[in-house]
Amino acid sequence: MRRVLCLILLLLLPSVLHAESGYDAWLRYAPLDDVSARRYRDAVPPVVIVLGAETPIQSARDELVRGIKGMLNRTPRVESRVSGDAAIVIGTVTQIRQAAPQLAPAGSIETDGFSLRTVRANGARFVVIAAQNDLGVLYGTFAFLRKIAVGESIADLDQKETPYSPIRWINHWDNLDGSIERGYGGRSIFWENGRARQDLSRVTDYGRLLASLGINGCSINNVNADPRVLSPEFLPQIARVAEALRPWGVKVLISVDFGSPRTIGGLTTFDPLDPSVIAFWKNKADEIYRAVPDLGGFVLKADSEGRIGPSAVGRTHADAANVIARALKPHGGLFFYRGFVYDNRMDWRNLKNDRARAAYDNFKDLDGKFDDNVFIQIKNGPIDFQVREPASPLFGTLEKTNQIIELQITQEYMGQARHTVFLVPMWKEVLDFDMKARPGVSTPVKALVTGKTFNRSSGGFVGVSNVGLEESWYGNQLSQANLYGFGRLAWNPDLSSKQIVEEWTRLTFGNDPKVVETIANVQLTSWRTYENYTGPLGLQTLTDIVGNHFGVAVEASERNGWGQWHRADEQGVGMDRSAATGTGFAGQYRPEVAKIYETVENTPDDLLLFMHHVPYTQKLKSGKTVIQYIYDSHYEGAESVEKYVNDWKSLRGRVDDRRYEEVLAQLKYQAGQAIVWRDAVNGWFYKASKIPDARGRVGNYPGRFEAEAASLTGYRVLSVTPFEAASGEKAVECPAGNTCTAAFKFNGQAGWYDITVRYFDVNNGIARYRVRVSGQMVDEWTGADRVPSRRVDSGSSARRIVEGLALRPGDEIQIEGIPNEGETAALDYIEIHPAVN
Ligand code: GCV
Repeated sequence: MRRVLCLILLLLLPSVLHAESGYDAWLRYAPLDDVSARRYRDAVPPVVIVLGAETPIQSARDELVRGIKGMLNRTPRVESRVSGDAAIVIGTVTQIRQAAPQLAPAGSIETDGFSLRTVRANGARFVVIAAQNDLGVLYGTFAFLRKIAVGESIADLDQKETPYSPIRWINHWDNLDGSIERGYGGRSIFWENGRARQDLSRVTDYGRLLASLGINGCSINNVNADPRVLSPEFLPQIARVAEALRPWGVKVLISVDFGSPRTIGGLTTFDPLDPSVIAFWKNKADEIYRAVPDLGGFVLKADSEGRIGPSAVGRTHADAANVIARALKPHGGLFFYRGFVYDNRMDWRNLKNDRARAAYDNFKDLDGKFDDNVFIQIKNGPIDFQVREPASPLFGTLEKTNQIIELQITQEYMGQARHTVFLVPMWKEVLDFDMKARPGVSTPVKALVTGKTFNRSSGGFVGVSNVGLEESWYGNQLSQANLYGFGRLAWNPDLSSKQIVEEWTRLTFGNDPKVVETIANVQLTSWRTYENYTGPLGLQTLTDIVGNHFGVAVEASERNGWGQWHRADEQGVGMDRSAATGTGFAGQYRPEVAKIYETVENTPDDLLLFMHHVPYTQKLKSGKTVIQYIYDSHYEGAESVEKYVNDWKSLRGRVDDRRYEEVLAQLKYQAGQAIVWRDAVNGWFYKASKIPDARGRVGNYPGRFEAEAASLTGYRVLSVTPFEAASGEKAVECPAGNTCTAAFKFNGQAGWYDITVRYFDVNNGIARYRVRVSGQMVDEWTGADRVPSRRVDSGSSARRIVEGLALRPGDEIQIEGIPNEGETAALDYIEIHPAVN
């Protein structure tokens, strides 16, 4: 009987899980199962007593009611005075001391921190959420609700939390026209057509997500700043966004353009030491603070990627930063000067040139010359958010200057919204890396950037988020974990990746142990997996760096001024950054760290090719040669993603249908792309090194039939650029206005087979495809996926698997393509393999 009941329950399960869009992210407050709900209903007092009238405290109140209602189906009574009855009491320590001293926590709580305690007084049980300030009350409330959602006990609370750093901010690269630079989840939630969106409710909902993590600031326009942001007409637009975020205690910041005194102010110069420019910045700051009194401050990208900066007028970064910072100072504003300063027109032929050196070279001698409300905002690595980089040496260099770390949540070089790559393990490696900046003490990056090592008064974390209008915010349900992880690390970088991802999974997908284990495992291994099939050993991402930063293009990094070089050629690979024979980058670290990176022997394998140029036959610490490692890791990476697809399938019925299908489609796509990467990178290195794969896989693809070798009607053969983006370096495409076919003869044994069709799905047309086996149509589809490429290249390479076909020797497999607009129904190959399922 029990078994029958279980079976009925299992059958019912999928229908009970209602479809979710991902909009509520980790704040779903989904109903708990009956047993848990009963347990918490007993533990959660029925009354919420709110002691403060400040906006964030009112938000905390609403959140408590919403969370308890959602998870426990109970609506607590809200009151403002403490009576003798059991209650949840929320307020600042001062407010609690006044209203009910017996409930006030002993000792002090730090700014934005909170305490959660169970207090028994006069026979009643109180849950007391107390904080030093209103934001802390809000953060404590979210922490309390999180405990219920993940199934932690709230019976005897006695916990105090202090944020690791005061600055826990987000940057957005949103343009005022509503587009987003490196945004993969739709258009801007802030801007449209040069103004703040009419409906800013999305912004308020985003503020709620941010506040739930303790994030307290958000810059709302691109660092490639439109000068108009400072124009008097635009200020009301900023004020509207600030108003939308204010309920959640998230301050607004804006990115400014250094040339504004000229473009907006009508001056003849933007020289920061010119009295008229000093006056411009002062008046501007005063004007903005009149419109937005709680503005967090400004962010500036100068002297970088074409942005104008102080070098144009012979001034230093310190001159530039201090003038603007002094204008902000009377208002309590902070100024974030980006350390991402480099020359993108470097001579690639000079082997001593090195973009990685730029941040240190630009800022080292200015240490101590910046005002105390200036922060140098430093990207985690010295290049640009690559799949693996060492920690920027600048972190260990600045002693007398405030700094913050910039991490990228939007997955620019990390597969964008199409690949699942959980970045917390990567961030943690950098944050925990000891820069050996002071003798005898541990000086991990997290301590340096928060000012702890050199006793700076402030510091912290900024994450480039770039959410968009798509319901899932990022265009990929699993990518939300990166925003969650960023926020949790900014609050407490000592949390482990596992803790963070398990917590996120429970909140986002529920507490089913199989769901938690499966998703956590995919997420925790996904960075290494992505690195394996893109650029291992410190090669960097090997993507198209002069294009969309998405698909593979091994040589795109070379022979241009951008400096993302990996120096791979026929003889060897990697960039010599040693002090002895290379660019000297390794010598920018403190001696103990420099010693590690200076020699091939000491450098960890993961960064070998970032630091050194070696022959392909160089042995790694594992004993494997570099070339064999490149081959093997690409196969491993592609296999891992295939496994993710199967792992995810085991969650069918345990995750709501909508998100299940969305993630399944995303992972299948990623698995297909991982194969493109595998074959392209391996093919490229095989061609360059001429060293065969010891396991015979590279260049040898059983079951694969190239389209260019098929019997073609209408289709024309095309040499693909870069060559590695297509199998056999060629594809076929169909001229507009035609219907074309590629026919393949099957000569294997009779049986059940899967046919994989590798085609190119560009984003400026929707071509149609049909597959026929000996005249019988077995599949048809359109190439309508949202991909970031308009060209026949690795970014548009897509696959369709037609499963379970009965094939006989002599069968003709015919692929028919009908182009549409810019999409030429291009084909790369088909593969025929015995059916898997
Ligand atoms: C906003 C990289 C990105 C740019 C970005 C820049 C930066 O180069 O590709 O889109 O510009 O970093 O961080 O300023």
